[in-house]
Amino acid sequence: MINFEIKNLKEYHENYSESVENPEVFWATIAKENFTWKRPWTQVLDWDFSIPNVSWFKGAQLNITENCIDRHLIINGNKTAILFEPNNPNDPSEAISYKELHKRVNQFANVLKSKGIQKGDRVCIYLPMIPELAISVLACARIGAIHSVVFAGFSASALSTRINDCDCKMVITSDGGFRGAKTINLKSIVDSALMDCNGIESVLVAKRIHSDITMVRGRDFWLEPLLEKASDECEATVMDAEDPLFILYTSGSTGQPKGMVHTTAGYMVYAAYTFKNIFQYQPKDVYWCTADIGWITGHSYIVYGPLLNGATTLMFEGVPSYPDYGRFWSIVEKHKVSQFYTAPTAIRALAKEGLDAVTPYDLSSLKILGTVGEPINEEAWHWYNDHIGKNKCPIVDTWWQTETGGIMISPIPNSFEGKPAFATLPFMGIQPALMDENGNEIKGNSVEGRLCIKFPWPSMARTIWGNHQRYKETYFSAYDQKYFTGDGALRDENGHYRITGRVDDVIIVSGHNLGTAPIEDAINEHPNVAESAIVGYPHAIKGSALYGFVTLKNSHDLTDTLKTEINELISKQIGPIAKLDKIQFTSGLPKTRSGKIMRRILRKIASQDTSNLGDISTLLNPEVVDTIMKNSF
Ligand code: 7RM
Repeated sequence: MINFEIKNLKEYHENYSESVENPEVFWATIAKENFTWKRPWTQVLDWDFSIPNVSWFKGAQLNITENCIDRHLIINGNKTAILFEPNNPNDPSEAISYKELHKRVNQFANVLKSKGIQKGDRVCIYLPMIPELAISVLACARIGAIHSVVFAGFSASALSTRINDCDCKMVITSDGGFRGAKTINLKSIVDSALMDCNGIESVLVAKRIHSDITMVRGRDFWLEPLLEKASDECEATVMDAEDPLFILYTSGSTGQPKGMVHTTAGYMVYAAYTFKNIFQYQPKDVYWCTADIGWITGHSYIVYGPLLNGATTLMFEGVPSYPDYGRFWSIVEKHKVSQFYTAPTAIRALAKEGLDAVTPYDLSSLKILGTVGEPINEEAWHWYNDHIGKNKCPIVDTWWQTETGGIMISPIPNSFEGKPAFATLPFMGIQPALMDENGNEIKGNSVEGRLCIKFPWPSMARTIWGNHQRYKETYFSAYDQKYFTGDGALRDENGHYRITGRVDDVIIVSGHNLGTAPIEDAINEHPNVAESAIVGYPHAIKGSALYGFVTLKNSHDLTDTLKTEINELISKQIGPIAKLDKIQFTSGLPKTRSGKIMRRILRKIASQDTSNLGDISTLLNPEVVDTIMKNSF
């Protein structure tokens, strides 16, 4: 739908300059030409980072689902909107056209209304990756209810915390879900979560695994019969530009998760525009993002961004290892996927399995590859580029956050080259700044600092639900008049950015600032290393010393020679200063459910400060923590 596209470096620079010099004209033009509005705005941007307060397109009215669905019906009604690929490869995939999506979203919206959900109410969605997940998200947006999707891998206590924090009135769940060879019993998790929640009036339950579950009379309702009875016409509720669209929780370094609040118009414009330009979506393409809709990546780049562009977006229920490690590539072949967007952790896990899982498949439909979520190490970047992209697909290493709503720094395919481990250049309207310890901006190139953003962009989170003070303290207090990302970054001689990791991952060894990412890169170059994580621990002389946790491809190779080789690689690539003081071989690294390595826990282990590891129950693999502790030095 969005016809504006950046095609070369010159156009990138022209557009970028325009977006920075005249941001209001720039965004107003995009907003006006590419979306359906019920009423135009009276003010494009109003902001003050000291409160902080940001509003975009004030005075405008719209409904995002009309932009995602209704306006595509005339020309693209029969085009596939959502292509569902089930966990079991022998079950049929399901193609949901825009027309059918329209009906199903409307029916669902009418069910929400029939259960008393009104504009502004919060609805918790706790579903596996089945079409009902995307449909319920859109149904909420249709009637102006604020969705709060909680990733279906979270525990009952994580779920109840999130339900209570924003006073949800309803939970949408399923009897369970399929994930690889396992089934998860979602409804029973909801039942135990709700023992600690008072505000829930109803629970809608989709049928997926046909398990025996308990239904609480008057509270729990099977979804299917309600949908069958519901009308497939539902007028879209008129929303103000700054009405909240959704809340999505992101874990803070300590304490309660933060309910990031995203609003309607700015989020819509930015999600759609980044999707079009970064993934260069063409009308016949099949686009696939492997994230779960429970994360921001799924919100912006499985649901909203693609549908706003009238795209076909693939939703995969399963996991990369089921029935075997070729599953991703078999899906690419089966559906002729053009754009493939995944996380570095998945790439490393698949690379570890070797090429036998890749070569049987025809990957020639691929045009663009993307990564998100963590710094991608050079080794993984090259594997992805050589073996998946066959050296002909640009890789977009997209840096962004739950808080930013959309991609902030990323290559634009065919306009300029990606560079391994670099997110490269800021997207339109994004004004990054690198800051030093004294709070001054570091100008010029070939410099390193803490990454801030100096100017508002349309999809930034507007607040933390119920706690504006925490929003201000977390993001707008470290540096005056700037949004602080919490990440460190360097800017190379060409002005390209490399994200070096969370700032608390920066380790100062004998007065040298070392980012963890480049050291991990060096280690991962070793042919027998699958993955690694570096943390600092207190050292009497150096201040901090380096501790490396390293997972090998073949664990029968645990030798001191290997340790020496690893240090030689580091020495060669970064310098002797970055050599590791301790190396521990591990069978796996503790990860969050979205695949980020939990360096916080490793840091405690390395520092022998394990009395309080914090909450590890939300980890993907809590069991590795014990083993790592037992074998630590
Ligand atoms: C989209 C998402 C945000 C944090 C962010 C970074 C890290 C994300 C990259 C990256 C290096 C990247 N949202 N991060 N993308 N680091 N290169 N391309 O992941 O809220 O879950 O996480 O993830 O530290 O601050 S998130």
